[in-house]
Amino acid sequence: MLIAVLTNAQQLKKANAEDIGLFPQRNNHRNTLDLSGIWKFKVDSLHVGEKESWFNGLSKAQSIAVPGSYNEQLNGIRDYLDLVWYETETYIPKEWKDQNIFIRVGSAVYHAKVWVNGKPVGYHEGGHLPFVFSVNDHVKWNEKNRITIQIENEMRVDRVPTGNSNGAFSSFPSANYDFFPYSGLNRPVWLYTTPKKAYIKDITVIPNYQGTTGSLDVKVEQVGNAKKGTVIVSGDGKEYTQEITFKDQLANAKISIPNVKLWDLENPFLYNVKVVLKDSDIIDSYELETGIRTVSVNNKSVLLNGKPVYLKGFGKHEDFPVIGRGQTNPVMIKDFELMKWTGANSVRTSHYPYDEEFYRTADKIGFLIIDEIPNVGMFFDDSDQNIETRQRISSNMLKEMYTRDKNHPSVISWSVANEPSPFAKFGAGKETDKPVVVGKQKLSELISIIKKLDSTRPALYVSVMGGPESWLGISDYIAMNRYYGWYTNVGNIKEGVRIMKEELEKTYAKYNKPIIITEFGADAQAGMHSDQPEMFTEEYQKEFIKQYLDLTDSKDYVTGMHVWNFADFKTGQGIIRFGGFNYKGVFTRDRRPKASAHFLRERWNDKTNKKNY
Ligand code: GCB
Repeated sequence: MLIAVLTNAQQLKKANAEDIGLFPQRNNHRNTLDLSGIWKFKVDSLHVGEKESWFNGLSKAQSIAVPGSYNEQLNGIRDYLDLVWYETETYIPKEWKDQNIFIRVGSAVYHAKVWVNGKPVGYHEGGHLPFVFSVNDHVKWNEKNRITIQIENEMRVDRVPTGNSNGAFSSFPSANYDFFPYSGLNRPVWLYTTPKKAYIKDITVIPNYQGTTGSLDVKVEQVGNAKKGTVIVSGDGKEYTQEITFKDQLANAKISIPNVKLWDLENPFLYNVKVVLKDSDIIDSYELETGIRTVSVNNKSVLLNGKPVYLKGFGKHEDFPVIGRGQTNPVMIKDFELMKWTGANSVRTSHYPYDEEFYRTADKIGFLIIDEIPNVGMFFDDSDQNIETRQRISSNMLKEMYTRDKNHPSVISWSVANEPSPFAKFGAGKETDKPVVVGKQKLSELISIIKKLDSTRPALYVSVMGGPESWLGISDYIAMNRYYGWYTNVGNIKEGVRIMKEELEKTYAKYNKPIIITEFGADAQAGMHSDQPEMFTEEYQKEFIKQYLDLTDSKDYVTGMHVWNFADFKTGQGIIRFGGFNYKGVFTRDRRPKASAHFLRERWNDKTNKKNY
């Protein structure tokens, strides 16, 4: 029996970051099947599922909705983060017989194993990013196919993000971060096909422009031996076509576009890029939309198309009652509507990459994204082995995020970490302390990994209040989360802002790089008021935000202000999290504005304010 189990585990292939570049698409050469719906679900708290071959069929299972976190759908498992099993059954259309068939899981938090018809397929580590496996060898025709996914979300210190670290953040469940560890199949699961003969595996589009002429460098990777292809760019009423020839399965096109329409906030113009693979006939094709724009940084600002852009917006979460972190398009659209309503133009995907529809929507409406991997609450004062394991996982997450999101014009920067600290219990330490040295080296390594993958976007890490000053310079522009007047200088906004001012001036004098405050804010219980601002009231939250903005409006090197948070969100239980919620939202969890949301709407839409460029 034991031998059978081992063999089974060994046959599970590791997911490959390079396989997730192209979202499933339906056209003349490809097909898709969205497996969203009600699945079977079973808790495996005794870890007997593999031994008992649950991949051959879940008995006595419950029903659960996919996508959606499981924690709040079923009774009694809110805090359960151990093994669970999901199963669904589907016919596969007979027209797919001569195609490659893949399974794509949008996000499984945290560790997932996949079986098809009882056969081991593969495993993936880390939530919030997709993974893909070929299932050609496993599918059955003319009968139902069983798809089984085992998920486990143990809070472990050698994971990203970390749990059970005995760190600064003491909460239940024991996560070293401030958001609820919602688990399960949070995004849709797809089956999709590509042609057997040869298919387009990935497309990387690098936009640029000179004067009024735009360019798209299109790199195409195929699986197979098609000799030739065509790249066709359209969208402005014209078509720009270039033939490509493959060498070692790679081909490049450089498309030149006269009178280019740039992608910017006012006019987020998208070009359609179509790649066709062919020999005597067309074998495969794939279309994506992208924009032509550049992102750069000078010593004062982030520049979009060479012009300074002031980043007004929020850090947020994928979080909603019952659904948890599950994909929910109506809420996603509503959130963009509300962010626009406040006058915001940008958002950080704190603290993990969001669902892919989020980026497509941002591309269309003209919204800027700082894209962040789930490397939150990292520290460098435990064992070398833990540090190395987390670094390996983070590096892979960077590759996955880049591969998934690289063609979105809305993505203007990569964030490699949120609030890493030398010590699990926070603090700056001395320059020579090992955790300070190692932390800087590891973060720099992550920044160089993403910059090697992508030289067209700035990269940064998001710094914690009271962290080492010497780390700040490794980012292309400096990102600071600061809560003076909330976690320190409690109740005293004026003193908090004075300290903020000192730190800003000192940091800019030292590094001469633009600064974004990626988090600042205060908890406010909607409906709680005071005549003089007092902590936890709407007045205090509004005053806190106002005084920070008043300060930074006078600093021309502050390139952005992101309020923490867009909406109230669920987190673990703890003595500073009343009812298990973080109330720093300027909207409530059900998206009703607090006083500060109305304030931001006035402030960020005020055309007489010189920061609203
Ligand atoms: C932070 C973290 C964020 C927390 C926030 C808070 O610095 O980056 O995840 O939710 O503070 O409200 O304490």
